[in-house]
Amino acid sequence: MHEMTHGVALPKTPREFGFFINGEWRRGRELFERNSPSHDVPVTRTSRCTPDDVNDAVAAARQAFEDRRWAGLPGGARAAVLLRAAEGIRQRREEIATWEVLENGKPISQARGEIDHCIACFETAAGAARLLHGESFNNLGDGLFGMVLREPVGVVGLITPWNFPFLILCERVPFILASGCTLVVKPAEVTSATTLILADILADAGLPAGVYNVVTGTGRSIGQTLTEHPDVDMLSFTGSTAVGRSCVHASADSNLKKLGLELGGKNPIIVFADANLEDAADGAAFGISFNTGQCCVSSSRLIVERSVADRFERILAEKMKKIRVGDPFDPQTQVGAITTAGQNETILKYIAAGKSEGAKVLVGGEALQCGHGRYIEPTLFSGVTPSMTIAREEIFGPVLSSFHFDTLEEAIAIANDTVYGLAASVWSKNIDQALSVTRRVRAGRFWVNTIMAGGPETPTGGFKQSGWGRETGLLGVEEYTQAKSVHIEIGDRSHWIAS
Ligand code: TXE
Repeated sequence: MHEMTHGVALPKTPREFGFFINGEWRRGRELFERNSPSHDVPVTRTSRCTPDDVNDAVAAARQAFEDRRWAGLPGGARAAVLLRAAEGIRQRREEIATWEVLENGKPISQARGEIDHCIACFETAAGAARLLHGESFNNLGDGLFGMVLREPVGVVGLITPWNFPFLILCERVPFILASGCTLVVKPAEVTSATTLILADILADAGLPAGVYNVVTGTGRSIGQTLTEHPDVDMLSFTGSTAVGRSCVHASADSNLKKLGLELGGKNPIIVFADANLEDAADGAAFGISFNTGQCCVSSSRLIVERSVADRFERILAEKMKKIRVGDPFDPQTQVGAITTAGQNETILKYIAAGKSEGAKVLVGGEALQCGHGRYIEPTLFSGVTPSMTIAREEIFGPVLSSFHFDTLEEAIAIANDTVYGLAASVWSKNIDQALSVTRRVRAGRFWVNTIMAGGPETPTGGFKQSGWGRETGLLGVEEYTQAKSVHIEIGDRSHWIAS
C-alpha cells in the first residue's frame, strides 16, 4: 500500500484477478490493467479471456444446468444459498465498496448504499425462489386437469456495464439463480473486480460449481462470443442501445436466444407550478448528478411549467453549485470521477455542442481540476429546443437540459418526444395532474414527487428503445423462466379411432 487518500491506502501494486469457471480460478495468459479514474494509479489487473474460455464457461454452465444440481433443488434450498450470499456480501461490504470506488470512481458513501441495495436484492430473490410457482386449471371439465409450470430458461449469458458494476450485477444474478438457471457473466472490462469477488461469496454460500461462471475481457471479443453462442439460452444485456441492437442481430443469426435488454434513457423530470419547488429542485439536482449522471435512469430532461421556470432554474442552479464534487474516498463527496476517458470526452463534446447550438449554461459546463482524476461540473442548460443534440441524445454525464411548457398536454408531448422510455418523474401537488402524466408518459419506472426511490421488490426495465423485459421483483424471476402448459387426462379418454 502507498499513497493515502482520506484514510484509505491506494494499492501499491495492482491486484491481479483470474476468471472463474466450474468452481475454479483460472488465470489468463494476458492481463489488462485498470487505473483508478479518480487517482490515476493502477488498481487491478484482469485476465483477457479468449473465445475458448467462453466456450469452457458455457459448457460448465450447460453441464450444471442439465444435471439439475441447481434447478433440481427445492426453492427453499436455493433461497438458503441466496440468504447466505446476502450475509457474505454484508461481511465484505467495505472491501466491495472500496473496489467499486477504485475501478469506477463513485463516492464511497454511495457505493456503501448500493451494496446495501445489493444485499436486499439477494434477500428479495431468496423469497421469490421459495414462492415461485405456476398456475392450475381446475375448470377444464371433469376429464381434464391443466397446469402451467414455470421452468428455468437454461443457461443465461449476462453482460454488465461499468456504471454500476456490482449493483446491476446484483439486480440480475440472484433473480437468475432463484429461477434455477445457471449463468456466465461478462462484466465491463474496466470494472470486473466485484463481479469476480461475488464468485467467492457465492461459492462460500454453497452455490454448486458451474452455476456461476465469470469470463473477463472486451465486449467486442468476449461479449460478442457470448451473444453469438449457440448454447446460451438467454442473454441479459445492460449497456448502450447500439450494442443492444447488435445483440438482437447476434440472437437472430445464432439460436434465437431469448433477450433481456436494459439500454439507454433520456428521462424526463416534469415540474408543475404547484409543486413544492424546493423539493423538486433537490430531486432534479440529485437525479442528474447521482453517479455523475452515468446512470440509465438519470433525469436528464427538465420539463418545467413556464410560469415558474425562471424561479425554478434559479433555485436549482443554486443547489447544483453546492454539490460536492471530488475525491470519492472523501466521505463528504457527493459526485465522483467520470469512469472512463472515453466517457469523459463524450460528455465534454456534448457540453460543447450545447453551447455551440445556442443553449445557455446556467451552472457548470466545464471540466474540474481535482488531483489526478477526471471530473466534470454538474451542468444546467436553459433555453434548450427539441432539435438540439443535447435534447435528443443520451449524454450519460451530469448535464441537465431545461425545457418549458404551458399546458399538461404540452408537458406530456415533450416528455414522450424521445426514442427512449426508461424512467420519468413528475412533481405536482395536484393528484389529477400527476396521475395523468404517470399514465401517459411512456416509461418503465415512474416517480411522483420523488426520484430514484424504491427497492428490488418492484421491476425495472424500459419502454420503446430502452429495452426488452424486466429485472428484479417477481417479474424479474419470471423473466428467466418459461411457461410449460401441461394437460392431464382424468379417467378414460374417448377414442378417436373406434376399436
Ligand atoms: O457501453 P457498451 P459503453 C450507454 C451510455 C454510454 C454508452 C457507451 O450512453 O455513453 O452506452 O458506453 C459489452 N457484444 N450506456 O461503450 O459498449 C461491454 O464490454 C457484446 C448505458 O461502455 O454497451 C460492457 O460489458 N458485448 C448503460 C457492456 O457491453 C459488448 C450502461 C456495455 O458496454 C459488445 C452503459 C459487443 N459487441 C452504457 N460491445 C445503461 N443502460 O445503464 C461492448 N460490449
